[in-house]
Amino acid sequence: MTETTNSDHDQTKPVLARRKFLAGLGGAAASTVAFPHLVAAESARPLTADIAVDLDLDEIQGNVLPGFNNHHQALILVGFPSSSDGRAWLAAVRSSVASAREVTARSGLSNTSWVNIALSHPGLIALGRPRSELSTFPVEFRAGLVKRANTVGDLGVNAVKNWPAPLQQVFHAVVIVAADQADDRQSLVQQHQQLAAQHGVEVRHVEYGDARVDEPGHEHFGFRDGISQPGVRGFTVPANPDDAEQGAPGQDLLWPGEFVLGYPSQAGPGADVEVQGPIATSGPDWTKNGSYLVFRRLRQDVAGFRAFIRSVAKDQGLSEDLAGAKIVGRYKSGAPLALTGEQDTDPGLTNPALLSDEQINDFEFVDDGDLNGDLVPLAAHIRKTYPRDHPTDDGGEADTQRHRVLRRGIPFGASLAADATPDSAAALAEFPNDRGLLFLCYQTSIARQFEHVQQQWVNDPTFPEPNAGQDAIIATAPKTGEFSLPGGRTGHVALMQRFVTTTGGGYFFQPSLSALATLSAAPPADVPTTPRPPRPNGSGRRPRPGRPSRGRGGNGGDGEGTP
Ligand code: N7H
Repeated sequence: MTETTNSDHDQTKPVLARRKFLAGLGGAAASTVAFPHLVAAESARPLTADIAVDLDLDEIQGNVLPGFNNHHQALILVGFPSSSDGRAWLAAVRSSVASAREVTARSGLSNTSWVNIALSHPGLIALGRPRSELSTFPVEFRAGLVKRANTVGDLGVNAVKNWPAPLQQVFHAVVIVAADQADDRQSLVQQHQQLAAQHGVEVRHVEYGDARVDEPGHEHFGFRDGISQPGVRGFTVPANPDDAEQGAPGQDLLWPGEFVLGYPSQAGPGADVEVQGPIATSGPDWTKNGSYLVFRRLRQDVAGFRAFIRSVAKDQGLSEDLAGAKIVGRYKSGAPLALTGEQDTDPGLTNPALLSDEQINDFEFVDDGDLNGDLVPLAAHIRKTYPRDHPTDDGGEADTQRHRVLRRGIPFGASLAADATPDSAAALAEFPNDRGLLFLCYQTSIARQFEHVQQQWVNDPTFPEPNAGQDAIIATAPKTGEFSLPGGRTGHVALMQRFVTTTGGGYFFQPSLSALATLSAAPPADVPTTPRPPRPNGSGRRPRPGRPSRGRGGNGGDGEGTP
């Protein structure tokens, strides 16, 4: 990262000097409040010279590995009217981008603020990258979230035509800003709005994410979030005295190529979790040290969810605390049902040890005697999204580990008061007064990781077993479903309604710091495709009856987004 020596906010040379800006915000006093929603076990710990993987933390952007641990964030979604504007903007903005090393070094300090940038495939097109390079990206990234609606189940109410109008636009890049203080976040947003304007780049939409004031670290349904994250070899400190292959107890260490390109990944089908697999690559050479970002704006119907939990509790003869734990797999405090057993009252409230790093994630399902989901239902949210040691069609636990993501979400919107009436709740459920989760996650393959979890696991009522049912929290399709509840009075819960709706999002690529420099420079000339020699009959491939022939250079229906 180059650091500018321009005076702050020099209008003629609009380069954001992040360190200078931070200095202006005050020092780095010890923090008392971290944002538990985002705290991965690795983010709170210093670096280690661990396990033969040398991660280039000066190159990797900060939100990927340590994650931004700030209560106030914003996603500034921009569009490039021309490739030269886009490149000039990127050249100006890239010096404000925080690396993984900087974010890690200041982990646990207060008054931090950070900036990261990611680009969509239409954004790379708009920057003028050559077609020969653009076509090397995987199909799902080229298509983008909107065109993958069938794959992830964004149909019906979740369909793009029902998203709020500002979210229906094409976004070329997202600037992620994060700060401990709301005022500092606001200053950063304003600076970036000005910087964009100075380069003719359009700010098409800004999404604000904030820790809940009444319950920081908890999402809007009331559950503590951001607890279980995969460990990353070479980054997460092994901290389980009984297992050197884990970060915190229960947190298996995975090869970093699952989350950052250019490093060894998991070995794949049938191999043990520790076995080193191939170097993760995707797209052009400059993607090394980069990561794919999935963003989903997920609206939450809090009043509906509360009523649902009440009715499940009543119908199944459970307390509301236990009914919620059956649906999620953890009580609201974060205490894992697998460890605590069935309790009428959230045991995390009276036994804080359950919430310690040593215990909160240290469980399996099958090994702990719950193959059938009698304790933690097979469709409980944390079991659907990470079945741990439950054998699945994907294989054993090591194969399940090839479908993990690093979650970096943050709530948006105000909390719904506990005593909200149905009418007042309905009035507060529409954009822009709605509430939910800005779900963000990083991975090296959107298809194998986020999409696989959403479609093959969450949405499929037969995963991990034929009778499991759907995830009651985030299943998108089909519209109705069932949730199996062994041990309840009726054994199942009808899911007649969804409580989480997709209201926006996109697929992005978050390049390394040096790749941001590459992308801000003039692109290389396109590599001409070698013309095919004419076929003996001179006519080339004959179109099949009823099918239009594809034009040369067409995108083959892979849905390259329209810039
Ligand atoms: Fe989920 N919730 O409140 O119920 N999530 N999630 N999620 N989620 C988790 O361990 C929630 C969403 C995962 O390793 C917890 O951090 C809500 C999407 C995964 O044991 C809670 C929304 C996807 C895990 C919630 C939402 C996932 C996980 C427990 C949307 C991916 C870790 C706390 C509004 C497709 C599982 C924790 C593990 C945990 C909730 C979205 C995935 C409380 C409300 C879209 C992998």
